[in-house]
Amino acid sequence: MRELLMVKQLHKTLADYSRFKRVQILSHWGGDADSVGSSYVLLGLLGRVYGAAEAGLVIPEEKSSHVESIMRYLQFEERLVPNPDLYLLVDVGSLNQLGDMFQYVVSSGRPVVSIDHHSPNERDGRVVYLASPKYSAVAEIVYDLLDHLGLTVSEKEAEALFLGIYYDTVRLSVADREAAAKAAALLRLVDPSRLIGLLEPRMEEAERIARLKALRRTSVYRLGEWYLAVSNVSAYLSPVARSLVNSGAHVAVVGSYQSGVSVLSMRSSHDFQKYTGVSLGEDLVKHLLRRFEGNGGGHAGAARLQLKASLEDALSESVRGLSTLLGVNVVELAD
Ligand SMILES: [Mn+2]
Repeated sequence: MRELLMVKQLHKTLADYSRFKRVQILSHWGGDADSVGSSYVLLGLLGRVYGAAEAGLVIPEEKSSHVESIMRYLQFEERLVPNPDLYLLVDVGSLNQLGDMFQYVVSSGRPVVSIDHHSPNERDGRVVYLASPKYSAVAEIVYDLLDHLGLTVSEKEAEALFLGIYYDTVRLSVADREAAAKAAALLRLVDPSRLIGLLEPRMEEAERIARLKALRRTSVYRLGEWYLAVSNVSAYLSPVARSLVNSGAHVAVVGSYQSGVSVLSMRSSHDFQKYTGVSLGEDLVKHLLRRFEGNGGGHAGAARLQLKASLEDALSESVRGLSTLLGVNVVELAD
């Protein structure tokens, strides 16, 4: 048990706020093994232990593909709870990561509780934070909550929590002894040969085609020593941006135009973040939001935003913005 006080507070908060109530759990956009695994166990607890009238999980924006396969495996689906009495944010590092759900949550006037293992960089007065960066994953916090309640973990719950810890510790490579001990305890109920493959699901054909077509449409720019890849797709923005970085781009910006709004997904490589200090979620998003109406956010290596602009303008302003932030000229690479 890392933080008994916080775990007790979490128990008390859930007990106080959710009895006979409708609870909407929200993950950060796209979700991941940690947010979804933790939510799976919390949904069970809300019903069995805390007496919630109704509870469901919503993942804002596009679900990442490993999230789909984990949810299919655990046999649960997203559920929008109508008119919820409580919002429970799971693994949501900053409110921007709620994407298009942000407005619903903050304008609802309902209590908002955030369970997280990132320390919130800007605390919002409307949110009750139960967060500690001492934990490697929310799944570890939920593990401690079960332990505190003296509950035995079912096989499915063990699988869900193991996946969360395993994923957020980058396959245990950054886990400390305590996280490892929890993973080991959970492993007694887990068959890794069935479970771990869920983190790398087979790519769906539509995603494969989106990625390959995006490669064909990609423009490449050199900004000093850094390479920027820009492309557009109609769906799968985040996986396409990730695949461009995996292909060698230091930064990828992928856009899509949807009913009057340009949506951008951006990713950058570790060396870019480390050596330039440029944060996509902070610096580039701010630059773009000064030029266009819209909203968005993210962190150093990943960001997403919606802009009231044509896709052409949004993409070219992203290129200009990076050039300004890096203080170097842009050169487009010819075919
Ligand atoms: Mn997490």
